[in-house]
Amino acid sequence: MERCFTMLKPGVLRRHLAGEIISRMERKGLKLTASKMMVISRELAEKQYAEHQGKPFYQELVDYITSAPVVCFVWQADDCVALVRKLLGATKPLEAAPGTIRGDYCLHTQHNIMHASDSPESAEREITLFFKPTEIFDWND
Ligand code: FUP
Repeated sequence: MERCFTMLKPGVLRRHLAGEIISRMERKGLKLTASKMMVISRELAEKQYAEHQGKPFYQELVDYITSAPVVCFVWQADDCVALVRKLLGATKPLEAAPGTIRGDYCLHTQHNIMHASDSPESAEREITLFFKPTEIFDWND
């Protein structure tokens, strides 16, 4: 089964929305295999968003996701990455359909509430960056 990494960005805890978003993922049927609250170091944020280095929004993005605790997850399902990206909605809130997480809960691209891996390969890279193997539980669903 495929895995996907997701991260609730700092605004989610500030707005007390964590449970609501986790519920959407669970109700869809995705299996939660790891979760962790943490404050991300700049070094880790720079690794996570390495592909965006040099872009105009990069500095603000790194500042934002290192500004307060985030909550990270590993989900598992068939076609997990595509399913999670569907639930999440488009990067820009103006383009995110109502009913999606970004469509329902955010106004600005730079504060677009949740990160999710964009391919199975980036999922595996991000899971390795954020979790030790002993922190992931492949329990029997
Ligand atoms: P996504 O995979 O949907 O999170 O989108 P990207 O990887 O393209 O962007 C990563 C993050 O950079 C976004 F979540 C928010 C930020 N970003 C901006 O602030 N402005 C942009 O124009 C594009 C992305």
